[in-house]
Amino acid sequence: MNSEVQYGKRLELKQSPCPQFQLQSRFCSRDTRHGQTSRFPTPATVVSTGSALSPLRFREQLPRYGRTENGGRAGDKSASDYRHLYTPSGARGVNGVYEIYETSSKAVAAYDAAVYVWNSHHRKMSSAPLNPAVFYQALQDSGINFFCGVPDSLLKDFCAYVTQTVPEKNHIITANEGSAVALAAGYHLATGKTGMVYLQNSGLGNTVNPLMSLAAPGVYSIPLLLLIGWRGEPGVKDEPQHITQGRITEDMLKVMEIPCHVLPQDETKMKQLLSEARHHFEEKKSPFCLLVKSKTFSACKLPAQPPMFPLTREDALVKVVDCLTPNDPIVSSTGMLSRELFEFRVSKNMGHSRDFLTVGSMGLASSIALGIALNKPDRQVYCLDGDGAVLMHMGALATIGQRGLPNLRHIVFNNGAHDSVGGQPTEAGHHDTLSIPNIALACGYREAFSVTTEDEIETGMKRLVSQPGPVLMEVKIRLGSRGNLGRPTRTTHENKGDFMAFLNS
Ligand SMILES: Cc1ncc(C[n+]2csc(CCOP(=O)(O)OP(=O)(O)O)c2C)c(N)n1
Repeated sequence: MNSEVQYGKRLELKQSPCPQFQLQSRFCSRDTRHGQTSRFPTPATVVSTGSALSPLRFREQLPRYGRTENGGRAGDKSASDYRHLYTPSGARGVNGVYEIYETSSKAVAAYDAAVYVWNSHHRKMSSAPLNPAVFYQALQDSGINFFCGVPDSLLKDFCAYVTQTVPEKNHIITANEGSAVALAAGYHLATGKTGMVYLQNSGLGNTVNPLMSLAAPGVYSIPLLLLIGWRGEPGVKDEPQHITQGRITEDMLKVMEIPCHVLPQDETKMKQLLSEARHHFEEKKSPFCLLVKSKTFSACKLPAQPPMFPLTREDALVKVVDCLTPNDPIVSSTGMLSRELFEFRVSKNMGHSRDFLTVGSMGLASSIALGIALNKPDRQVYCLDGDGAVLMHMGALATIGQRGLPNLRHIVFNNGAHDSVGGQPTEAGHHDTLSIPNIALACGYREAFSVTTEDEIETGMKRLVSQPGPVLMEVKIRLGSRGNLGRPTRTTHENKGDFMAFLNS
């Protein structure tokens, strides 16, 4: 069969085994490999797979008048009539789709796209995720068997493995990341050993003080292994609150003089890096950091717990917000709570101006609410919080309690977990021995109580508004969220502008 090929027209001689590779193509003036002969108009620039050249060598050789590989024979008359671009060698064997370009710039663009696709595919294919159990075992072999920190979505599989495997004495989920550094320092003082502190890079700020004024070589020189989830890694799409922190994470560690390496998925390389870390701990006795990229670990899930309370966070949130007046500003906490609030407003077509979404700065929603309540005495300000967030900066309860503002109302959705990042437990889930309302009362809140059902929320909301603040209602809820929960579609700047206009209306 003969087929005349036009510029820009794709000729598929044979289905490529991998659809991603269809961007890549192989050109030859006369191809008989698949029992077909193709004629190409000349001059043509083509993109070809199957070259043994690396992308780098390929670039060096651009543009190259060449002959085709396999299909075309060296010395073919037509061989000098076209430019022949090669795509990476790893694509060998997936020939069969051909593209021709009139100009080399179009071909180069296609080539770049092909290399990009090839690279991402190759990354997926060649680097199998690191099994949390394997990493854990390697840590044990390096002498690390104490773990503490605040969970992160990028670390959730490793955290789930640690939560299930490590005895309670050797694994503590701390209220904030700075406490974890101090805890690991105490562990070192008592045992002479090195512990691991895990965190999301959002929490790096919380660790700066103890890292610099406690663990630094010039102070007490404490070895510890930091495992940091790298949200907002440059080039990886992420939410606004992660972009700046992601861009500066490596630089922050550098400025803090903490060696920092990306945790490899490859087992051998991972073990080599741990041995480098071990060497560092012996020599320098100071912190060493492993940065964890998205999808580094293979899946590991915490076993599902039987629900202790009837309502999910979203059920409870909807009920609470339904009880507010259109004039009430809300400051909502970090994680899925703010996403659920956003979607609730969408579903009711209400706009988003009443809500300030604290998408980052976990644990600080109540202080933001305090700042608003102080300066907007005529508005009833509501802080919608999470239990992990309350624990993270619990000192805010003392400040709020002691300021005694009548227009501040604090509602805490307590699922006893860091639900938004994998459901790892918080201390607030120990309802027998820890009571958020009692802590609030002891800090000076005028009233604080717990509810668990929709009816109780309704009565509780009436009770909240019937008296001056600061008042707190804890809603005990169960774990879990909708699988199809979206993310805010308004930008953070729009959110701020709308909210400020609402406050001033
Ligand atoms: C300083 C900081 N540390 C960690 C995180 C990652 N993080 C985002 S949401 C979240 C869990 C919040 O838990 P909680 O307040 O109980 O709310 P839930 O997700 O259970 O609704 C964590 C740990 C963060 N954003 N900022």
